[in-house]
Formats: sequence, C-alpha cells, structure tokens
Amino acid sequence: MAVCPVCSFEDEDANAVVCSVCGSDLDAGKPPVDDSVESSPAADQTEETAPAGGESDEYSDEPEAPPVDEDAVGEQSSLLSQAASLEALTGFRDRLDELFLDDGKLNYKAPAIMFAVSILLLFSIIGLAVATVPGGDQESTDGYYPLNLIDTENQTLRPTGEPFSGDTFNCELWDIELFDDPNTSQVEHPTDRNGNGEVDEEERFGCPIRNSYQVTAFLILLNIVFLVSAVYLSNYVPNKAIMNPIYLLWLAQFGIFTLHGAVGFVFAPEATAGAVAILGLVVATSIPLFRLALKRGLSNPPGKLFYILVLVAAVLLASLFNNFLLGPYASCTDEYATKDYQELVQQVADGNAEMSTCQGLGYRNITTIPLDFTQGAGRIYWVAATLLLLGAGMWGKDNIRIRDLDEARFITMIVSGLVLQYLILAFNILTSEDGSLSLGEEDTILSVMAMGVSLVESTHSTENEVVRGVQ
Ligand SMILES: [Ca+2]
Repeated sequence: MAVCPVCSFEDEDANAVVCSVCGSDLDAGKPPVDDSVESSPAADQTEETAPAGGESDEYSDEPEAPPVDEDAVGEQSSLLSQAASLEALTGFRDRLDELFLDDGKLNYKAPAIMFAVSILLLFSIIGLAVATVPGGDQESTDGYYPLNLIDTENQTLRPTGEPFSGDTFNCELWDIELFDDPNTSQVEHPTDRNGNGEVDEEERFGCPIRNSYQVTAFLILLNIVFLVSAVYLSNYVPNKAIMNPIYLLWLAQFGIFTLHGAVGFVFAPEATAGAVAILGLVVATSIPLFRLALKRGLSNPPGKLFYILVLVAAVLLASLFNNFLLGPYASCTDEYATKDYQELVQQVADGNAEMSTCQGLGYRNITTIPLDFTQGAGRIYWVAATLLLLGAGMWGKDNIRIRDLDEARFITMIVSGLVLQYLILAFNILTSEDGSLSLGEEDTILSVMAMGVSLVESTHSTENEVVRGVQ
C-alpha cells in the first residue's frame, strides 16, 4: 500500500507512481524498499530495468539503492541471512515469552529452570568426583592398587600414604598413565611441583578432575540453558542486585568446571571453589524462584550479608567435597584382642612372622576410607572464618551507631580484640605444616591477653557511662 506524501491518501496499488486523488508523485514518500526482506525479485527487477535506460527513475532516484553489481547481490543475500537469523531469534524470544510469562507477568518457570540446572550441575560435579577418585580396590591402567607399596627410584611409597596418617592420595604414583595427555607425545607430570622429574612423597594432591568430551558437551548445554533463562529473567527484574550474585557464581563455576575442566586438570582446591560457587548458585537461584512461586515481588533483594553467610555455609559443606577429592585414605580395621596381639608379637620376636604396617599398629588389615578428617581442613575453616569476619564487619557497619568518643573506644577495643584473635588463628593455620587447626601455648596467652584488654576497656567505658548517668 502506497501513502501519498501530500494528501496522505492510501493508494491500494502499491506500485502506483502518482497519487490517484491529488496527482502528486508518490515516489518521494514511498517507504524505502526493505531489501533484506523484500528479497531478490526486487533486485532482479532493478537489474533488468537499470540498463534499459531513461524511465527507471523510481529506482535510480532512491539514495539508498546501491549500485547494482555482484557485490550488491552478495550483500543482499548476507542481509537476507541476517534477517532470517533475526527472525529465528524473534521466534525463539516469542517461545520464551510463551513459556516464562503469564499475561505479560513473569511466572516461576525461568528461575525454576535455573534452580533445576544448578541442582543438576551439583550432581554432575559430585558424579565427576566419584568417577575420578578411585576406590580402594580399583586397579590403575598399569596394574597398581591404591594400597600397594610402589618402588620409585629412591624410596618405597604408598599412593594412599600410611594408615591413620591422613595423608592425601598421590594419584600420579597410583596411575601415571592417567596423566598422560594424548595430545602431547611426552609424559607430563602435573603433580611434580618441585620439578625434579619424579613423584615424591610430599607431592600429594589427590586425583584431579578432567572432563571427557561428552561431559564437556553436557556441561556446555546445561550452562547455555541456565544463561538463557538468567538473561531472560534479568529483563524482568526491577532491582538487578538479585541477579548479580547469580551471574558471579555462574561465571565462577563455568570457568572452573566447563572451561578449565575441558582443557586441563582441575585439582581439589579449584574444584572446591567451584563446588562452593555451585552450592551458592543453588541458594541464589532459589530466591527468585520462591519469590515468584509465592507471588512476591523481586524488587527487594537480600543484602550482601545474607550471601556471605550462604558462602560460609557453602564453604563448610564443600570441605566434605574437598576431603573426598583428596582421598582415598589408608586406614586399618579389625583390631587385635590383647591376647592375640601378644601372640603375634611373640611370633615376630621369634622370627617366625613379619609385621605389616597395620599389625604394627595393632590391627589385622589395611583398608581405605573415602573421608578422613584427622588431617583437619584448616585452610577451609580459615576461609569460612574470614568470610564470617567480613560478614560481622558488614553487619556492624550497618547496625552499630557510635554516639561518643567512649563508645568509639569501646567498639575499637572489641573489634581489635576480634581481629587479633582472627589473625592468630589465620597465622596458625597458614604456617602449620599440615594445615590443621591447633592453638599453641603462646597463642592461647595472646588470645587471653586480647580478650582481657577488650574486657577491661569495655568495663571501663561502661563505668564511665554509669558515672555520667548519675551526674
Ligand atoms: Ca617431584
């Protein structure tokens, strides 16, 4: 339909050259032909009429009309494909609208999908960990078991470490071919951290996670579904603060498990950080889900403190995951009765028997256990303590109002006491050999001093207040 630029009459004939009411030239106001959508017939026509000469004004006058040559035809077909993909995108968007909106209002389905994908991601990484960590009776590709003693060039080592030691599993000692990258001809030693070309006793890092192509494809698919739902949800969320933690946590786990897992080895510390992100994601996506399911608004997101406490809980839960990834651990079962053990000791003394490691400890058999907390997950508790201190600081910033100098002194002493305690704890964990959590004598003295100073100062300022109150 052509609209006259002078009298606004709408002419039924789209190809009319002059207005049938006022006789004005329709050309000037004719909406420019959308080349990309109108497709090639228009182009063909141009091609045919242009060389024919004089009266093809209606096309040649148009400033947008490109000079007709092969380039232009190519350009048009690329525009055409762009239009097609745009159309497909619009169709996809329409389908999302259909799924995620009820009468133009967001329903619970977008966050429900995100929540479900987070749960699936959680189970996927648990599945990956279970598939990666060997059982006690699992034979490696070159025929060793986790409890076997293995001779290296200058020592005899057990991949699991000694019973009850809480030693981390040495995966490369158990199965050196597991680390053999098929893409490189040379055998690499990712656990040879001191670079001496050998697997050493102290180089214990557990078995790293590495994704197969199928797992990578599956994770990419899950992440795409998550991201599409998240981007859609973002468009309907008035306060973006509810989405920021979701994007942040999503990106962290995607980087670790999907991207790094596809090309390299994901060792326990990194995998634990990824597990924390996924656990956080489960909670962060449940917030919009519950709000929408209960028909509440999304405009009032939880504060940063809430997310920090969620992370603390996630870190503590993930310490289980971390402990499992660093296993299996050696242990002993079937303790000897005193009489039996004395007999055994006598036999050994007589030279008729030899004691195994477990027998030396009073047990009959050596075995593996999947979790072992004897070593202590000190570093993980340190992360949790740091987050808690951060949370306490944020809570204090929002909730404590200081009225005068005495109160300021009082608060300062308490805070410095707390920080001192925290620093002692952190120093202890980070400098102890096995990363365990223990307080030595001098630390206890320092802690008591810090607490004492806080206490004295606080009673002092309370007294001051009482005195002022009396006056
Ligand atoms: Ca080494």
